[in-house]
Amino acid sequence: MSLILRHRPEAIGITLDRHGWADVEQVLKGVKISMAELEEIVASDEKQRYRFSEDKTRIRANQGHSIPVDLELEEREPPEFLYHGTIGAFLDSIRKQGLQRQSRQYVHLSKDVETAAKVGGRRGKPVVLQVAAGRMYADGRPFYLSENGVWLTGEVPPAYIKMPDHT
Ligand code: HQG
Repeated sequence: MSLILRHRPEAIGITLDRHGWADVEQVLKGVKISMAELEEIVASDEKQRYRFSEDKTRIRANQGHSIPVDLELEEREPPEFLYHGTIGAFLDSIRKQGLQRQSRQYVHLSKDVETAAKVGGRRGKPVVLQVAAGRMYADGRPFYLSENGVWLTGEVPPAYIKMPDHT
């Protein structure tokens, strides 16, 4: 579902509209599942990655896209600090370039250390970076909060990143 709704809808021969919505009928046909099964996927996803439109004729991912979509997210003032989970191997590069969006539309930040550690842990031993989100915001850098509680922003320059002490 993540592949289809965030990265490669063409894998099942469908397209997303400019706000990231896919037609539910087309998704059901393309993935060969029933509406009940799709509803179960949406309801049970542990990060609430997907949502239906109110009439349930459309579905989209709440964040994480690599294809350009306009989720019509409203700017939000972030807390003073947010966290980014990564791994040691990326630190030299992050120190020089800051956090980059890489293949996604935004840099993803977590509201607490535990969540960030899980994100970093997908790749190896997690390293959690503290991001001075409040200062970034005060400096005019916009932040958005996805419907499933992930903070999104553009690049994070090195000046706003606190590396863990022992690195
Ligand atoms: C790293 C998952 C070198 C960055 C998660 C990360 C999240 C750099 C990787 C969401 C760098 C990008 C996003 C730089 C950033 N040099 N490495 N300058 N800047 N990186 O997957 O944040 O399960 O695109 O640290 O839980 O890991 O998909 O981003 O390791 O919420 O819903 O480049 O994806 O959610 O990786 O994860 P990603 P992410 P879902």
